[in-house]
Amino acid sequence: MLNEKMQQAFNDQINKELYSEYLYLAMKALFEEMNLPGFVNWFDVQVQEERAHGLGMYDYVHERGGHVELFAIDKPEVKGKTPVEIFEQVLEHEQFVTSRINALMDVAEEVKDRAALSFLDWYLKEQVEEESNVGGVLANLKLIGDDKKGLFMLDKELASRVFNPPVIG
Ligand code: OFO
Repeated sequence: MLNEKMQQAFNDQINKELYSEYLYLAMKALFEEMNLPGFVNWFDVQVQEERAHGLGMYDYVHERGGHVELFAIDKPEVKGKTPVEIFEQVLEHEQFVTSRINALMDVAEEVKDRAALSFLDWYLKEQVEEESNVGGVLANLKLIGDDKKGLFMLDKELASRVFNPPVIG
């Protein structure tokens, strides 16, 4: 059985993961408008990953005999317009999510829920990967600057990203 505080923390994080899905869907739309299909594909994979992250926790709460409560998802605010600005926000957002996973682990430690800690370990590793992946694209974009050919090449590269349904936990 899940501790009440732990359950609340999971339900809050399910909302954050679904918000991430929504935010990346909004960003994907902007890249559609920029006619950059490789970036569109990159965000499409990101959208699917965030949904999987949210559903992973949704399933886990049930597995532990808890209660899932879904909250309203905020309107996504994409702050920038250029690929660099958008990826700066993605990195900022992933760093925020990492801090939330850490906070979730703090709760698990506080209520001595070692099973939840071990489950959350997967999410922590995933965040390291996400930050590194996003940071890599951002570094490339900064290197490219205003070079349209460079952007075209990067777009081709991002077209090859595929969604592999994660095995969570
Ligand atoms: Fe769910 O990892 Fe990104 O936000």
